[in-house]
Amino acid sequence: MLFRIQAPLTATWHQVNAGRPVNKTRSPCREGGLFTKKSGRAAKRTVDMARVTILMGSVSDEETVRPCAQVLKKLGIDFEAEVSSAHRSPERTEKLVREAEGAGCRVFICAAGMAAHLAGAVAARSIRPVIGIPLTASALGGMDALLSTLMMPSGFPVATMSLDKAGAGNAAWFAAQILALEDEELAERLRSEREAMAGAVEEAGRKLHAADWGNV
Ligand code: AIR
Repeated sequence: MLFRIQAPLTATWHQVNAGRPVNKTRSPCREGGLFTKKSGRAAKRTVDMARVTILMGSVSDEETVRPCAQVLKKLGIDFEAEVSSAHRSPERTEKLVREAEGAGCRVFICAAGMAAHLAGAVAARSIRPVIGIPLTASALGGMDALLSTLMMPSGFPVATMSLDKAGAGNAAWFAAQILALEDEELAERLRSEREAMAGAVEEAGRKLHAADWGNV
């Protein structure tokens, strides 16, 4: 049976299947709350080919990480999202990594603020690529999370994005580029998205000229 989730992200962004066969039962959200789909049907919705797993350190990160889900969804990439903390729930983090790998995850995306060790903790437990999103969540303005995510010891890289929403979006684009190495259809989608972005810049330039901007 195929599930193509088309409901708004608010209800379903924890788990999106872009049309692959579903043959294994997994709870859509192990912690309940924010990412739990309300309907009974959705509660049984299962995915075992989520190629991307998004982990965030706290439910308070959800809003900032949302662009990541939006870009993945736009590109038709299956993903799962979970909340887990490297510090508050280290065993859960380890379990989620194991389960995600078993379910076909190719790339991990980890978002956290403050002493942001989530991406590093995942990198310590997996040889799959780990992309880190440092978040602004303290009086240090994100520098704490940026350095904690970025400065990994040799052998355990975390591909660290920029801070907050910009980094969240780019984490998805970067994950897509990794997956596109072995997925020509996705590679083609990425090329056409880039063409669209270039077109939008051209259009913006045309509008600027049409408004005679600068002639003041
Ligand atoms: N965090 C949670 N466990 C370890 C870390 N580093 C991060 C979360 C969040 C921040 O701490 O990723 O950005 C504050 O979390 P909370 O739950 O106190 O709001």
